[in-house]
Amino acid sequence: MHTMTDPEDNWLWIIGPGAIGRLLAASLMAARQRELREQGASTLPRVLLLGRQAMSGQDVMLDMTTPELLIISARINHSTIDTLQGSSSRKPSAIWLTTKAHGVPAVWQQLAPHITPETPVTCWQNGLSAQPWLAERHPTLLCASTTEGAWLPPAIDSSTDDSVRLGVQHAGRGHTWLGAWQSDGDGDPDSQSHQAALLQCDWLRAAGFACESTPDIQTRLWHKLAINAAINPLVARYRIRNGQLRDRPFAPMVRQAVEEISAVLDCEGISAPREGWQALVEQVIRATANNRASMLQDVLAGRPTEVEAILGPLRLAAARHGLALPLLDDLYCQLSTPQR
Ligand code: KPL
Repeated sequence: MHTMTDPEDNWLWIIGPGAIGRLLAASLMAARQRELREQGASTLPRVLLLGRQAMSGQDVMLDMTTPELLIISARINHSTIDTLQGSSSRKPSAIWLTTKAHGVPAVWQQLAPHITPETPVTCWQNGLSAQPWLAERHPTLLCASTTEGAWLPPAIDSSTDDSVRLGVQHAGRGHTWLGAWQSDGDGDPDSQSHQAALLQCDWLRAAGFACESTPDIQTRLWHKLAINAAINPLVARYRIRNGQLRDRPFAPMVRQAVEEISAVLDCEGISAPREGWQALVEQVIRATANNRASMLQDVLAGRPTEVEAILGPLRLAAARHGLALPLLDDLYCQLSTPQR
């Protein structure tokens, strides 16, 4: 175990109370409460969940439904980012940013005055736009890439005068990789970010997640981006479930998207998965056949999508290497204009 010195003063700020933020917060706090009950002490941090919207009271009750349909409830400290002004208590020993990629610059503006350059900040965003943006502003940067599935059940959140209940459905168990953004390639064991990654993996494992640290998180992020880029824009554009991508007329479009993506990744020197890109994407489509992918959910709810974070880095890399992306460019243009 990579322990912290004073667990009582050990706060993890999770910024972004969406599905993944709630899943992480509820799982960690439930594990901390279990350790306190069974061992009288815990090395796990306390969680402060930070959002944009004010909620009555300082605490929220998070009800997490597990993939096995058990309900686990955890009381979590909650605050809004703009009320952090002047607060000296509950200083973070680490921060997890779980907002969508396009939310990161605004959050960072409010967060930066409260932390030091040594505070480890972990980006949980899809795509590859928030991470390089933040790396230019903060030296102790970690990134996580996860295949945990979670969504917000409709209408489960409720509030009375003095309490707020938030729900989250843990839809499927996956795997999480965590690593320092800047790495010398062999995970220099003395680097502060690498030590922080090892510690945070301990937290995640204690909270029940399959997690490993990696010296090469950037390759992991590119791999997840490739899968998202092959599936999300097509299902969002045509408003279909992932499994329909196996049928005509979509199957040839998936093949073309994967060809465009893999050509860019080859030029960028990103290693292909052992089974090859086409087989990996087919496998993910099969495993998530019934899913409405996250980008489709955003389109249906009229929210901004992650199209920029997912297709933007591919388009930039393609331009650098003189590659054409006819299908992905077309999807990018269609999804960048407001959908109705
Ligand atoms: O991660 C996903 C998403 O919905 O964003 C995929 C892999 C496309 C599964 O739905």
